This record gives sequence, C-alpha cells and structure tokens, in this order.
Amino acid sequence: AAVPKATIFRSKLPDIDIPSHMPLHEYCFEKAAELPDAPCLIEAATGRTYTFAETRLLCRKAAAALHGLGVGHGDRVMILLQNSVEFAVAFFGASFLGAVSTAANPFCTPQEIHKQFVASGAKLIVTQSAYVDKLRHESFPRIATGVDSGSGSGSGSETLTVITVDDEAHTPDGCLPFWEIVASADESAVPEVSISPDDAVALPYSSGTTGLPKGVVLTHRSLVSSVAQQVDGENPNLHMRDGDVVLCVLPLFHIFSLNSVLLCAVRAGAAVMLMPKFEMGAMLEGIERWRVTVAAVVPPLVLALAKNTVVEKHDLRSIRIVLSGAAPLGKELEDALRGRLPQAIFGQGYGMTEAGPVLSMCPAFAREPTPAKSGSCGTVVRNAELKVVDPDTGVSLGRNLPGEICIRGPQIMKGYLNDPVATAATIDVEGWLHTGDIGYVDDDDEVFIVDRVKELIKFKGFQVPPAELEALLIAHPSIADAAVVPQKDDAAGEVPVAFVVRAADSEIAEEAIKEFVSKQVVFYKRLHKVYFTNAIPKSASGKILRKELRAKLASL
Ligand code: AYL
Repeated sequence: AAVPKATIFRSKLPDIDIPSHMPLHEYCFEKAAELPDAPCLIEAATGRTYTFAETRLLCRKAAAALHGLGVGHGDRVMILLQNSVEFAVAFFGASFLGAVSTAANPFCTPQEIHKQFVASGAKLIVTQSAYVDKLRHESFPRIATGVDSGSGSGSGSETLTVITVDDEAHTPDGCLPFWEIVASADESAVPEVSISPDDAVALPYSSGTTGLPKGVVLTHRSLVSSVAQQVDGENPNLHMRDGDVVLCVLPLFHIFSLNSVLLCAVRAGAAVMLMPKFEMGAMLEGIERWRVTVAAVVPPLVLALAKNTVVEKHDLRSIRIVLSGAAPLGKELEDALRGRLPQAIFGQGYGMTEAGPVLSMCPAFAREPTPAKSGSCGTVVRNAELKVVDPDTGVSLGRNLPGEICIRGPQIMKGYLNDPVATAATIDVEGWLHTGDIGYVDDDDEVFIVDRVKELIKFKGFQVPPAELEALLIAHPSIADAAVVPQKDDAAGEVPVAFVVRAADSEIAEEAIKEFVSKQVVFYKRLHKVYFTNAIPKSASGKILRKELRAKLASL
C-alpha cells in the first residue's frame, strides 16, 4: 500500500537566502561595519557600553588571547559566567578561532560542572573569582599556576587553565586575569582558520527527550540559520533593528537568551542590555533607563510583570515586543500582561535546544505583522518544515489534531556529542527531529503546545532531567528504587517530586532524602516532595511508566 503523504506545515513568510557559508561571528558582525559607533553591549548596572566596532575588536583580541593559551580549531572552552560583556566576548572570541563554547550555570554544584567539563573535553574555563572555589573541588585537575599556564595544556594534562573576568587585583591564585590578557593581545595575531559550516560553535547541554544531559552540537550553519530565520529578510519574523535595545536578563548559558537575544540582536544591529541576574527592581530600572524595546522573558517573569505592583512605578512604554519562551504560558497570564503593557506586542516563541533552538515564533513580531492568538506559540519559522505525528504510530496528522511535533531544516543540531544512539533516537533517517512535545497546528497555521511526552521537567524554564535525580536517589543505600516526575506548580510551572521505594528495613524520612539531593544539585533540581511507595511501575523492558505516576500524582 502507498504510504500516505505527510502534512507538512511551512511558514507563511517566503523562504530567504541564508548565508550559511559564513562562520557565525562573521555573520553576526556583518552589520558592525555599517554601524561601528552604535551601541552593541550595555552593562545595565554600570552603563559601561561597547559599540559594535569596540565589541568586535574585543572579541578578536579575546580570540588572540585564547589562541596564545593554546585554544584552536575544534577545541572547547567552558564559559561559567553570569550575563556580562565578558560572556559575549568569550563566546565570539572562541568562534573566531573555530573553537566551541560550552556554557554552564555558575550556580551549578562542582559535581555538575565537572560532569560537563569532562564530557565536553573543555580545554579551559572562563569564570568569575566567586566560582573558582568550585573548580578547586577534588574532581578537577589542579588549577595551573602562572608559571605553567601558558603552555597550552589540554584537558588530558594535569593542570587546569582558568581565566577570571574580575578586576586584576582580585584574580585568584593561579588564574589568569581576563582583561589583562585581552588588552595585551594583538588582534592581528588571530590565526586564519578555515571554518566549515558543519563545524561546531556552541555546545549547550540538554537531556532532550530522555536520559542524562548530553552535549548538543550546534554548528555555524545551525546558528546562522536559526538567527536568519528570526531576524533576516525583508520581512523578518522577529523584527529587530538598529536603535532597538534588547533586554538580556535570561541567562546566556541557556540557548534561548544566547540565540534569540545575543546573536539575534548583534546580527540585527540592536543593542544588548546585559543584567547578571533577575532582580525585579533592577530590571525595571534598567528597562526605564535604557529604553528597552524588546524583552525576552520566561513565564515566571511574565507572572511578575503582570502581578507585581512595583511595575506601575516604572515607565515601560519603550517596550514594543515581549517574547516569552522556554516553558508553557497560560492564556490568562498572557492576557494579564497585555493589560499591563498595552503598547507592546506580546507573543511566544517555541524552542528546544536540539532544534537550534527555535521552531516557531509569533508572527505579530514580524516587520509586517500578522495577528496571533493568545496561547499560541506562533507559526513555524521560515526555511523549515514542521509536522505533527501520532506518537505511537508515527503517522502524520492534519490540522487541529494533537501529536508529537517534529521539525526539519538547516537549523537543527548536528547531533549529540559522542552519542550516535541518542542522536538516532532524536533525528530520524529523513532528518526529522522529534521534540517529545505534544501540540497541534490550527487553521491559521498557529502552533499550540498541549503536553509533553518526554521525561523532561521544566522549573521556570530550566531543565530538570529526571534521570539525573533518579541516578542520585538510587545511589543512596537506604533507597531501593526511585522515579522523579513533574508536579504542577503555580510559581515555577512544574517542580520535581520523587516516588521512592525504601530499602528493606530502612526508615529514611522525606527530609533526609530532600537534603541528600539538594547538596548535590543546583537549586532548581531540588525535590519538592517525596512520596513513599512499594514499587515503581515499569514496563516489561524496565522503563519507568511515568504516565502512571503522573496520573497517581494528579489523584493524590
Ligand atoms: P530547552 N511553550 C511550551 N513549551 C515550551 C515553549 C513554549 N513556548 N518553549 C519551550 N518549551 C518547552 O531545550 C518544550 O517542552 O529549550 C521544549 O521541548 O531548555 C522544551 O521546553 C525545550 O527546552 C526562543 C524561544 C528558545 C524559546 C526557546 C526555548 C529554548 C528552551 C528560543 O526564541
């Protein structure tokens, strides 16, 4: 019998030419030549501002400095920083060399950072002095001293090269001062590297649809394509331009902010207003002071903006676009924010690290906007194909029928680092990436996400991989078996909770288990509740039946 043809959804915007032959830094800084004196990076708190010409020069100097430390084409650099000028400079600096940035949350525990450090094969770490103690944990190689640091020692050798971005006076023992090595570097010493579009440039970690966090190989082609799909063309889907000021309060170590804020803004010639962390008062002051025009947010931030009364004390009328993404957002909240910021266009983007990351974007953000409904995640980006399949049979579904969302296009990841099995389970032989999200496309081509079939738990947009917590739990001698599932939460969207089977004769208490986990993980992975049970429901092949546990939770 003939295979029925798949229903493929495309953008209403025409395809564009994507310059995917260009390395990411060249592509992003293309406008810099036209706008040398326009602001590129603004540090909100201090007002320290770098123009496009200054930013590009700093990035090239950083590239020269990294090169002097032995970083070359294909090498990995770990960035362990809050949002800062230095984050952007280190990222682009590595790109100039054909090197790859792997960024991690500096609030992670030493064990968590170490796992990513080892898995990524990072050659050096750029961080703040406040986090250096984490790198002195026994699992890491000894931090190189000033004498043996410049030798280009790789991750296989016994010493670790650490660059700290703080004032020289505060450079911790053995670490290299970022600004000193960047200032003294000669930008003309950046080697000529021939970068292929298929070379990696970013290596974020994500657990995808199952299991532990894995390195997501995003190439120059992936990120150039994804940024182009958003901000390029005569009628860009996400209209940003010079004169815009883009709020960068979401962490750059997460792909949402890295891609849709930093990379898109630089490409479009807009300024990036950097804030090291989310603090309501400081954020509102920053928006007011720097006349922010585009704000990228996550649902908990939408909640704060919609409900917090201090918002009324600030003039936020400069904002023309509010982009929410990374987690589901209810229609009520969306409408509440619209009431607060009536002049702004409010909409969502839907992304997944592995997908490059953006799958769909609100069409009302376009230069020639078309309306979008409350609660929708917008329409599929241009130069890409989206389909919805029955999660059990794989059969393609038509409009208004919920199923697993799949995406195909030049923007998706090359694969997981050193993990062909996980890659093949996510990207099929026809090139479709399976998201593990359940959604449908309506009569107006708008994408609605209704559920998630993958294990992933999202706490305020942060990834909480259940498999990671389960591995920790079953390592405890008093625990025989465990499963971690999401529980709905008003403030965080979802929180991780555990079902635990105590070991024979053990009477371990809920608090002890929570504490045991808390000590080993970053704050958003902490367990909010432990339910003791006699057995974890599993399939014949041993897979945890998470659906059953979620149902059990709902009935508790
Ligand atoms: P990861 N609505 C519902 N769920 C969402 C949405 C949304 N708008 N966006 C992301 N998710 C969920 O890898 C969904 O389950 O990347 C998805 O598979 O940390 C998962 O989060 C992926 O989580 C943008 C807009 C990037 C969004 C993003 C999301 C990056 C999150 C760029 O412009």
